[in-house]
Amino acid sequence: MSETNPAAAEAAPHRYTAALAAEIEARWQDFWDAEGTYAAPNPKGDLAGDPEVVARPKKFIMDMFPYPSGAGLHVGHPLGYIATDVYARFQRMTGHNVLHTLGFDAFGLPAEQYAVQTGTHPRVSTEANIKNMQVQLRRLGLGHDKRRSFATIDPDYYKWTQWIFLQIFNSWYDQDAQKARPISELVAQFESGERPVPGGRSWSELSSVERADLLSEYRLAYASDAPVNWCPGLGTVLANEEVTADGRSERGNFPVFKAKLRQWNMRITAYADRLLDDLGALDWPEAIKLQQRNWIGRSEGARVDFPIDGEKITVFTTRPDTLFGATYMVLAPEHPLVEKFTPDAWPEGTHEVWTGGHATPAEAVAAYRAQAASKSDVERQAEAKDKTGVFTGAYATNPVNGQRVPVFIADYVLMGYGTGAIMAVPGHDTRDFAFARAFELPIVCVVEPTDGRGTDPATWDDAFVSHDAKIVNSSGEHVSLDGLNVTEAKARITEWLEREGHGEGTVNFRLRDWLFSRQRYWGEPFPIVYDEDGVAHALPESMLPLELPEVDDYSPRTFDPDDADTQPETPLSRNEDWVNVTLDLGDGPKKYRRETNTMPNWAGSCWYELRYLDPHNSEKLVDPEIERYWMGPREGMPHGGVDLYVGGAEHAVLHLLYARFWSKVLYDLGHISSAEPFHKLFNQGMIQAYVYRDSRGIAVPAAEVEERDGGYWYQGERVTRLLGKMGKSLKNAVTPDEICAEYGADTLRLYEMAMGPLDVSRPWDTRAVVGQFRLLQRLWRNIVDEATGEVTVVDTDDVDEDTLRALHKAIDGVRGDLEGMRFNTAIAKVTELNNHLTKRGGPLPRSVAEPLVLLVAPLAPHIAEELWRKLGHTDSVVHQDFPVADPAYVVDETVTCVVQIKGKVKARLEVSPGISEDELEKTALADERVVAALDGAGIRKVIVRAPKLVNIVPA
Ligand code: ANZ
Repeated sequence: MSETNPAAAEAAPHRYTAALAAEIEARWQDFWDAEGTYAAPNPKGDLAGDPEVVARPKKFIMDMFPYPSGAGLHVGHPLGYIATDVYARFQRMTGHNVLHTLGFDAFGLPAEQYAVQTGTHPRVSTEANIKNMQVQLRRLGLGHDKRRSFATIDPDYYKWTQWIFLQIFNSWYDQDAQKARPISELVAQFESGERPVPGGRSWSELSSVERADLLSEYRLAYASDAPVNWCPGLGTVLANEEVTADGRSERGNFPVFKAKLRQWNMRITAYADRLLDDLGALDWPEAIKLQQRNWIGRSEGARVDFPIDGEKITVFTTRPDTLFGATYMVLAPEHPLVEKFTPDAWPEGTHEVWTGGHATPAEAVAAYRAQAASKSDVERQAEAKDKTGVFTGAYATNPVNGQRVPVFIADYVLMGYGTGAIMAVPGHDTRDFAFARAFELPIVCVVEPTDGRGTDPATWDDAFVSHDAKIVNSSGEHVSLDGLNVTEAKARITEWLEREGHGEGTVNFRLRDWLFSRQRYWGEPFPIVYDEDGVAHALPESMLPLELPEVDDYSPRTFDPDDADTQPETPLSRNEDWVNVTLDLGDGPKKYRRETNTMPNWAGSCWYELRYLDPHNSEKLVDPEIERYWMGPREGMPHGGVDLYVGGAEHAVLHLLYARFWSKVLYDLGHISSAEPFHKLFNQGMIQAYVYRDSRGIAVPAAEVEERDGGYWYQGERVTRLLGKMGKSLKNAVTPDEICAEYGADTLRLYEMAMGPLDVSRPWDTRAVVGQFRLLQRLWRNIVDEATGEVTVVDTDDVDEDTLRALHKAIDGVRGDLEGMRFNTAIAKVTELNNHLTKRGGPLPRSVAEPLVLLVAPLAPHIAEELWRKLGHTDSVVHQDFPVADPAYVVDETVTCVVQIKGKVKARLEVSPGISEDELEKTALADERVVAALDGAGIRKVIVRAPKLVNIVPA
């Protein structure tokens, strides 16, 4: 530890010690709070402020807000918060009005699970966790505008979450205008007859239930009985995004089943194209954009109708060019047409492997369906697995050549994608090939192999898959594709399909609508009630917020995780008084039942950036002028948005996709001017930590492990060491509180920023933290007399050239690094300057000390504020101008190099003193005077004595 030696403390009572750091930091934190130092003025409203500051260019800098977990913070959590704070401070010092604050994302499962275990109300534990986290965060000296903070569980906040839900509920997507519009405009179209009511009746003839059902087909938030992900172990349904690749719940790792349940959905699919297109103008990591693109999964292809018994089965294919190779069809087991075409008996001569040993097609289908229902989509689609399926007994017709193709059901075809039916082309699709081999189905080659395997599929081991080859064996009476390449063939066949009425070109998306209800207590209640006919009605704005009721038991009803036949039960349904209400929704008092699901925990984070702008507005979501000021479109950011958003890469799809969708709806409806929430996204790396495990593989407390004899030891037993996550469960968590107590917040900030580039993961090493503490000690000593506490700087214009160069190079470099978020190299440059000044000795000129303090201010704000005050200033360092380098001192000094040919001086070059021999030789030989003097003569030898002499001997 630092200064425990009493003699040293006596000799230097004003040394920068942990105790002094603690005192300085607490004092300035109180000062900043009292002064509202970080308050960012709005152009109007209750947070309006200094017009001069409002007139500056704005910067809205944001972190992904934390979930207030009971475990509190470890040193990994604030990495991003410190980075945004350094950046925000730098932006403040370079002439910007900076909005930086932090709220809490406080609905969600952990609080509820904790409540179930301990019997504490989730609000009580969540609020306690928030308080605790606020204390931890305050200790770091983060420059947040605290007037703008909130938690998503505040009724003042979730009132607006509910309000947005109603905006979405009350709108539909107009495909022609490519935007959301109020549902009332759709109703007007139906009423006037401008848009015909499906089924031929007029709007006025429809009952209220029929009207509601019809509008449900259009609303952007709608209830439907679709198959959903039901997780009995958690007792709730889950969004696709919350289910892992192996079909389990991301949280808790329980099995997830497909079940048909009435649930709320958000029609995010209406925005698929815009969500894709607008990615282009965003300044996001390419990896995240790619993940969003893949998740949205746009595929161009065709729908093709296969006639069957006077009707048709429509398939979706991305390869209509292979239509001549379609030798059978597969429907998803759940496909609604399966029963319809399944005959009573197997057709004459049905292959035994096709029947699965069942006596009738109906029996075979029923048995196979039961088997498929127990598998997740991902399991069903696994490439490697053996293909299973069964013949339905039905045959359809391939429209291109009139061939009869058998219709199978198989679980590798999913109901939720395309049309839930495929044409199988075993020659050129891997899964179809495996299936065809298993069921002894014909395989035809229609794309000419380019790998020398020949065109006889009987000799192949797998499908030939290529998007860049020639079509063969594809000539019929009506159309021929032979000789075309894949792209040409797709165009030709699609045109033929459309002309003949057999199908059409189409675009398909992988993206599904967003399942929006959860069977939870600790979430936002839906502002929806049902009348006696079961028709959903929106609550009027005047009834918002609809607050969560008190219930005796807020635990979800969970079930045996493997029991797929269970049904969710919502905790809110247990409070009958709250559920059954008499309300006047404009047509007199009537009885209603409230919706008892709650919103998913993603809801609160879908729009929180907007609340920061105008946090106390009780009349509007956000004042339009204030929104435009902070988030409106600008040059280089055509969709507007937050200037910088920093958080972990794990939110690539869920949160970021949902938030983008809500922004677009609010934008379409005219509530905001920014069609994108986050213009620039930055993913910080993770702080990792060593995990030590004993021979049983159990993690042991990292702090008690000793390193000796080239190994690691815990209680006399040898343990292994691996780099992993930091956390309580791995017994390797280090808290910011510990580090702040030992060295102070400024040291912790510097250490976290110095560890490496921000986007790279880095291992935590408590022993290395002291290095940054020593930097601050030297900085302090360069300005303050440790014996007296007085500043030692002198007012003089006489500064040595070396120091001026060191200073201005540091200013130039640090400025560029902070702007580019290269905080680690900025610290290296400050360290270099400080070391130069330490070596130089003597009292520092004020003209050097002051810019030094300003350079440090964004990184270590407390010590900078203290030194600034000691240097005689009365205003905060936070709002000073960041120093600007004098270019005259930034360029390197040069030396003169003489270039001789045959001993005669031909040129003089100004070069850097550190130039390498190679570089100098190249420079000399390229010089035009040298080229002219050589006059085409070859070179025998070049003698280089860098940096001063080059002697050329011509051939
Ligand atoms: C014929 C074909 C021939 C296909 C060929 C592929 C290769 P993406 O790119 O992901 O959109 N498919 C269509 N609907 C399906 C469903 N519900 N479940 C499982 N598979 C389905 O994939 C589209 C391709 O996946 C479609 O194109 C279809 O197989 C299959 F040489 O049709 B293809």
